Amino acid sequence: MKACIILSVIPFALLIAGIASAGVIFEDDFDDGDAYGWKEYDGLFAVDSGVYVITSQSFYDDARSVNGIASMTDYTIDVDFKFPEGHACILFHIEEIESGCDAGKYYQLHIYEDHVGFCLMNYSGGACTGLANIDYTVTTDVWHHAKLVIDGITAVAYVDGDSLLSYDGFTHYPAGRFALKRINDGVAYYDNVVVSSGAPGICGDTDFSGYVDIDDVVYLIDYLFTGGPPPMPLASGDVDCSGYIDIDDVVYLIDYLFTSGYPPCDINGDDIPDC
Ligand SMILES: [Ca+2]
Ligand SMILES: [Ca+2]
Ligand SMILES: [Ca+2]
Ligand SMILES: [Ca+2]
Repeated sequence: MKACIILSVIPFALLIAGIASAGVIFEDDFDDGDAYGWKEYDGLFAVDSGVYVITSQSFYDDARSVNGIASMTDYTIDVDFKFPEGHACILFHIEEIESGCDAGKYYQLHIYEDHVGFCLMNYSGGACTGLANIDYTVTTDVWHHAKLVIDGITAVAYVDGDSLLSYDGFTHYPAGRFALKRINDGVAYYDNVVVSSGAPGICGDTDFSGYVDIDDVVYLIDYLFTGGPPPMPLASGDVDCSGYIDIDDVVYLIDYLFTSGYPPCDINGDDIPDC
């Protein structure tokens, strides 16, 4: 089983090209045919022809797929979406989430055929508390691009490049993961998810906490062997500069933390990063 999972990780090698000072911390174009690392709740999920297909099977079936790290505060989500009717949704600053209708604590950006809005979810049982709303027409069955810029207690939503909605009262949940969603008995299609941040990535800081400790080892193991989310940015997990992420990176990180091994990404110990 381990070998199989490691093989599934190795194709990411092409994506690993050192730590950017700032920028992309997560991306998935689903062209590898799977949604590895996404945590799915309720609904039905499939990757079809390089597109993530999220289906709600009934009115209260809350299909949500979560990624990212609980400590994430300021980040920008870019995603392509389309739907045959109804809506697409992006969730952010997810503090809690579980199976069940509206089960969790998070914010939601919903993009309907005739309006766009922000709402607050707190185990709301079928209703999401509206925070901001604007009339806007979204053509069905056509790909659109959504951009959500989260900066502290403020978020701004864009659709197809138009700044539609801004709200500065996101004070309930200061940080959290992100998700894609579909409810109300229908389907939404998503592609080309890119999450970026102004915070620089640090080699070995796989959980994007700002420092390297045992939690990063646990995070990496979770990613490799139990379907957890990927290191953010992905390159932060290639601590031995091999060009891909596998068990050797876990061993390297443990050596660094507990047996005076060389620092992450400095594989010859000369204080100069090697990848
Ligand atoms: Ca794709
Ligand atoms: Ca860390
Ligand atoms: Ca590696
Ligand atoms: Ca070096």
